[in-house]
Amino acid sequence: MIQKRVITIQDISCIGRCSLTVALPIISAAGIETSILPTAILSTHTGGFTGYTFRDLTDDIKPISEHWKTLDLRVDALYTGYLGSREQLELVEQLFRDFRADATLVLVDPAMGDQGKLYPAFDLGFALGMRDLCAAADIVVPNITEATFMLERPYPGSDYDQPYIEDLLRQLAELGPTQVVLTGVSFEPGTLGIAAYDKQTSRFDYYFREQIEGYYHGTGDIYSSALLGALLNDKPLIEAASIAVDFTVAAIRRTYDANTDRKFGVDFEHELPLYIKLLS
Ligand code: PXL
Repeated sequence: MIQKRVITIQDISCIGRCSLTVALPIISAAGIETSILPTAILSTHTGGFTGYTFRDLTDDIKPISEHWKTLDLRVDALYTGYLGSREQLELVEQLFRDFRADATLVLVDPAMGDQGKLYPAFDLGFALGMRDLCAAADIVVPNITEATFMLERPYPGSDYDQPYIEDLLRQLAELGPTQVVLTGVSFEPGTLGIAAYDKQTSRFDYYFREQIEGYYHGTGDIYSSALLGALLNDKPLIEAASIAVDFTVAAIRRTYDANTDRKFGVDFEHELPLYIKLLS
């Protein structure tokens, strides 16, 4: 069996379980070789901590990829999460062009906001740049905030219905990607889940679980990483999307029960055996 290889391109937030510190262990647990391209190093993530350090690694992206081009790498997936600037978005688009083969899956999680707001570092120009990166992907995994910013539509809060969600999914797929998984969808109080759309089959699928009270940092990154790991284990879209929900919910439930400070992220580590079981 040839082991698959992912290149994931996102920041290292040293403390606070998100971006590369969750992508690496989760995708590795799925049996995939996980190569990384760190875009910045922060002492913590930017959501809930103050005084964090930020070392930009934009200038390293091109030399790293130039070296990689000499290695004749087989790349089964390219996966991006939090990116720091419009310049990085353009460098990453070039990297897609350089490393994408016919069978390469390109997954873009446009990690840039939540709850109707962009994260502190971003503005509308960045969101539109992210839209262009999404256009170059095979699969995108936004939440409703990110989707509405990219489509320049107003944020609906909790006031939406199934036709609205299906319209968002179709519009996101029209940008370019074949598959879209929209996270943070709820049609009924107390439940939360995802909506998935495949442009090739025009099929919509949903998967919901019980909503656990509170806001948990880094769970979008955990979700996308688990989704990619499942897809690369040849799970069909809705099965992969559901496995990733079950894993993420288990990690959130454990963290809720432990009542730890949520800005440090969720205890996904103890749920990795569950994830591996769900993949088998
Ligand atoms: O989880 C998304 C994320 C990743 N990286 C950094 C962040 C955030 C969200 O705030 O600040 C640096």
